Amino acid sequence: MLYPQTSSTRMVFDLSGFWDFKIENNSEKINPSVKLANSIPMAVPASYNNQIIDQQMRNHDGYFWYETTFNISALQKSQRNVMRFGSATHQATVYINGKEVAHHVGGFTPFEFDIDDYIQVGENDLKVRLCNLLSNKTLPVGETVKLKSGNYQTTGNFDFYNYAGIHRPVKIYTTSNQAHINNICVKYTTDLQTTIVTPEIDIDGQYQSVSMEILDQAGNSIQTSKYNRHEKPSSLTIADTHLWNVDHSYMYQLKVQVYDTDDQLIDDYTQKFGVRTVEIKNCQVLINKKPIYLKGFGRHEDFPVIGKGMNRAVINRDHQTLKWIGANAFRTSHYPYSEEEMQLADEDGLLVIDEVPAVGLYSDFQSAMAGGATQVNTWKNMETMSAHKQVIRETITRDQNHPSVIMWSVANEAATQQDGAHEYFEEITDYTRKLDWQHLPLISPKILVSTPDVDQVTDLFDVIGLNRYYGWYVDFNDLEKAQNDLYQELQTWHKLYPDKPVIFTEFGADTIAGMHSIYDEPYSEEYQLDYYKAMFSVFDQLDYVAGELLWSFTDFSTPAGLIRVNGNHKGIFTYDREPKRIAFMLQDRWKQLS
Ligand code: BDP
Repeated sequence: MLYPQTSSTRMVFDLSGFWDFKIENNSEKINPSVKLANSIPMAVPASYNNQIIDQQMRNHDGYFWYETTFNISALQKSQRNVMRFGSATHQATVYINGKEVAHHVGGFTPFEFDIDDYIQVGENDLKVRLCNLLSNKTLPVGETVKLKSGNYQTTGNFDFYNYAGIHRPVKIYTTSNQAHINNICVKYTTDLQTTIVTPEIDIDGQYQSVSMEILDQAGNSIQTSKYNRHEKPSSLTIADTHLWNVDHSYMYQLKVQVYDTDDQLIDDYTQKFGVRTVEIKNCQVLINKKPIYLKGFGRHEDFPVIGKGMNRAVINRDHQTLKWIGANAFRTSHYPYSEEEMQLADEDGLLVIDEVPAVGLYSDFQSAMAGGATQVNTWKNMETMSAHKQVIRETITRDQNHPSVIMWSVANEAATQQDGAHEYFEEITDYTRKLDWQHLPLISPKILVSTPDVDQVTDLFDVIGLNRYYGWYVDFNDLEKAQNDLYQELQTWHKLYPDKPVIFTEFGADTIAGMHSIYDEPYSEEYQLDYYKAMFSVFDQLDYVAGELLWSFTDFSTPAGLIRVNGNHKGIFTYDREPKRIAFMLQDRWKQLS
């Protein structure tokens, strides 16, 4: 699936704006052919939750509707029209002029569909029925119960607020009716000097030939090649490759044009790509054959009022902040971020561990966290395999042309110490490796109870990703013991897997901005500082530690909880992106650490 883009053959219309919104209560049957009654305005794209003042509506679990109208000109109607959602969380059924057109499950990946049979010249009605309910079949995982009142109650098996709504832009784009490019995958091989590009171009419809042209970053042509339908496309060569890297985020373009018999242009699309290699060798992550130490954060798409809504200003400010502090990487915890964010990561030279929304693969999680034994075996209880493969497929298809993506994270904190985990993840890692032509390294951040003595899946992964909280959830307020325990655990991992690098995908301590303590009290900015100093002093002794991604970049929203006072406070920055004390120490450290 291509990102919508205008060209000499394509038009794009963005439907962002104020739509109408209505919660569906259980006694009501909403007719998609009738205008929503008693609706309220709702900005798209954005989460709906924090745009609403009424608390019950804000926290509604169940179904809700969006409606807008759009106009189609006669000129536009003469083309093929496709509607595309950047994402709709977590499930959406789309109606145009009262008729159901599409249904998509999964809240963090795009979906699109042809709308020509449903639209008319002039005004059209668009309605979307969304649902934020989660279960042991969905990703993320959650639990839904139906209350006596008939209302639903959904609890996410994860530590972030279950924002919902139309989070990313909704667009209509046009192509010719005759033929169109469905997808471009820019495959290549490189010896870091000469790059051979062998694009895979998926075209539907009647056409005669296809031309491909590689352009450099400034738009100068490097090579052109043409092939006829039924012929195999020839490869293109970049002789003196400008490699993509963190300090040199060089982007090429592949211009693809589709022609008719009389050399009439039918479709025209330009796909950006970068050239770089990624390998894991001798406990190191190599980009273009050189080791790189990952410095950065786990994050969330979460900002005041807009929640998980895509907002370019926020993305840009976040990337500027990452650069200010000297970070070179982030993980898209715990779901794929917007396409707009990925595009900017390419331009900004940020390395991305691209995580699918497989979070919460842990049954009876609360008992485990309370220190008790779990009553349910996760792998007998989860029915997520099909959703899991779908999100992997959709994420790889969407993100495979981004040079910033250097690793796929196929799950966060799954119950990898429970029987059945190996079988489950063998199927998942095999599936991912088959789909990914780049063979990017695979990682799956481990929950703190998945220690080397009990973990069952590490052999399936290229990198050991650790979410570790020594000094917080374990060895609380005892940083000396935290250091020792961490060191012991790391050495055990290394003995078992001497060639695999360790990347810290999470470590942190809740910290209330502005809380200070001469006694180094937990939750104070001083404790956070000392906590990180303690962790770093362990990492710095061990050369198989290949990266530190702190938890987390900023404070973020969660459901209310005993240890969640207005959200999770492990941010290095506050929710509105102001630095805590630790930020300055980190800036010093990362400026020196290569
Ligand atoms: C880990 C999760 C992350 C949480 C974090 C925490 O991966 O989503 O926010 O711990 O507790 O379990 O702060």
